[in-house]
Parts: sequence; structure tokens; C-alpha cells
Amino acid sequence: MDRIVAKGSILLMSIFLLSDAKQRGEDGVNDFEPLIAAVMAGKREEAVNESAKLLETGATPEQIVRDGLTVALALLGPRCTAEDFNLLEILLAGRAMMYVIDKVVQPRLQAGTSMFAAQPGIVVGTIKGDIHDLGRQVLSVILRSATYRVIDLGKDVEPEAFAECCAKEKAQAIGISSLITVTSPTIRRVKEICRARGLGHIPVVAGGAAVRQASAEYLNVDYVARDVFDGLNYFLREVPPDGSL
Ligand code: B12
Repeated sequence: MDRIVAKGSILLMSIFLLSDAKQRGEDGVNDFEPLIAAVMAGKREEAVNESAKLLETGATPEQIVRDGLTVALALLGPRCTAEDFNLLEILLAGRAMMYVIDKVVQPRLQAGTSMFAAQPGIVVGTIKGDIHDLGRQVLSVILRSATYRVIDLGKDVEPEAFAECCAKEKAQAIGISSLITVTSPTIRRVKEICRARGLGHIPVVAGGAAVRQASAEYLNVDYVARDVFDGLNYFLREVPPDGSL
């Protein structure tokens, strides 16, 4: 019964995500469906071509990430369960996504001209117990494009490592990525550890599919980002890159 309910909600989510993509097309703005289909099929050249077409019709790099790439990977969620786990399909889709980031998104993001090393540092990492790293890589690209000095600790990162790195690098914020729900207790520890080390003032932001619905109180963080741009806006407010705070 539980499985039927879970499959039903996955189906509903897929219908919602796709009809949303379609609606945007019908509104005469952009149709992200061909890009979504290309990424899901792992066709990276086709994904780049579809992204180029979208840019020509006025889509922004932000929309390509939010309404195209992230939606495509989210739709592959049902391929990532214990009963139905297609590793190759998911990895090819992930590769296609990063190809679009490298070839299309990154070159078009505004890169600031100020001295990189002098900018506020943000320590990012995927929390212990989680090996998903596509979302974190996108986060690093977007934060670097906003001229932040990003220290990327990689995946499966111990909660202590965030605070340690913050102290060592004199960083001013932390970004935790998590796609696996069972990591919540580990996420909660990051702020505690920061406080114990006298770093309680450092803003800790959590993001990723697993935490999007959770509250900041529940995760014991300062902010939960809906997506990468929501997170970027928070960082821009709290630790502006030009140091104007
Ligand atoms: C790709 C993928 C994989 C790949 C990962 C490849 C890689 N190198 O990352 C592989 C095949 C390895 C994999 C493995 C597993 N996966 Co998987 N995977 C996915 C999938 C399909 C897409 C995730 C993704 O990359 N999305 C694209 C990125 C861009 O989106 P994102 O990470 O959410 O990031 C965006 C934002 O959230 C934001 N963001 C992300 N982090 C942060 C952090 C901050 C600070 C901010 C501001 C923003 C931010 O930026 C991005 C752009 O906006 C999801 C399905 C889904 N619905 O998400 C399942 C999913 C996450 N996986 C799942 C599972 C269960 C697993 C496995 C346990 C499967 C298994 N049976 O072993 C293992 C994980 C083992 C482990 N210990 O970690 C489940 C998790 C369920 C849960 N809630 O706990 C999901 C949700 C699928 C499902 N069944 O519903 N997976």
C-alpha cells in the first residue's frame, strides 16, 4: 500500500513538473520540455543545442538551471529507488547537466572584476552520509560567478569539517547540501559545532532536494534555500561580496 501511495505521489509530481514546463511554453515565454527530455536521455550535445535555442528565445541562464536542468534530474527521482535503480541512466543525465553548466551557463554568468581572494569566503559541502554532488557543484559555480571565494569540501563531509574550514579560511558563511533525508540530524550539528568554536555568528544555509521542505528551526540552520538562486540571494544579503555590510 505504501509503495502504491509513493508511486502515486511520484506520478503526480512528474505531471506537475512537466505541466509547469509546458505552461511556461504556452504562455509564449519558453518551452523547457525539449531541454528536459535531452538531459533525461543523457544526450549532452542535444541538451546544449536546446539550451542555446532557449537563450535565443530570451531565456536566462538562471531559467535554464531552475526550469530545465533541475527539473530534468528531479523527474529521474523514480529511477533512484531501491526497487528501480538505473545508475547509468542517472549518471548520463548528470553528465549532460554538468555539460550544459560548463558550456552554456557558466560562460554567460556575470563574473565580477574585483580581487577574488579578498571576497567573502563560503564553505560548501555535501553533508556526511550523502554522496550526491551535482547540486553542490552547481551551487559552487553560481557562488563563484557572484565573485565569492568558494571552498568546496566535496561530498560526505563530517559536520566538524565545516567549522574547522571556516576558522582556517576565515570564511564568512557555510552552505550545506543534502539530498538524503536521513542526514537531518547531522545537519543540525553544524551550527552547534560552530557555536562551540565561537563561530555562532556565521550564517549556515542548507539546500538540496532533501531539505527544501524542512524549516530552518528543525534543521538548526539560519536559512533553508528553495534553490540555488534563493540561496545566492540570502548570501548576497548576509555577506555581500563587496563587503558593504
Ligand atoms: C542524480 C541522483 C543520484 C546520483 C548522484 C550523482 C551525483 N554525482 O550527484 C546517484 C546515482 C549516485 C544517486 C545515488 C543515490 N540516490 Co539519488 N538521486 C539522484 C536524483 C535523480 C537527482 C539529484 C540531482 O542531482 N538533482 C539535480 C541537482 C541540481 O538538484 P539539487 O541537488 O536539488 O540541487 C539544486 C538545489 O537544491 C540547490 N542546492 C543543492 N544543494 C544546495 C546547498 C545550498 C547551501 C544551496 C543554497 C542550494 C543547494 O542547487 C541546485 C540547483 O538549484 C534524485 C532525485 C531528485 N528528485 O532529486 C535522487 C535522490 C536524491 N536519490 C535518492 C536515493 C535514495 C539515492 C540512493 C540512496 C539510492 C540507493 N538505492 O543507493 C543513493 C545515495 C547513496 C548516498 N549515501 O548518498 C533519493 C533520496 C530520498 C531521500 N529523500 O532521502 C532521491 C530523492 C530519489 C528518490 N528515490 O526519490 N542518486
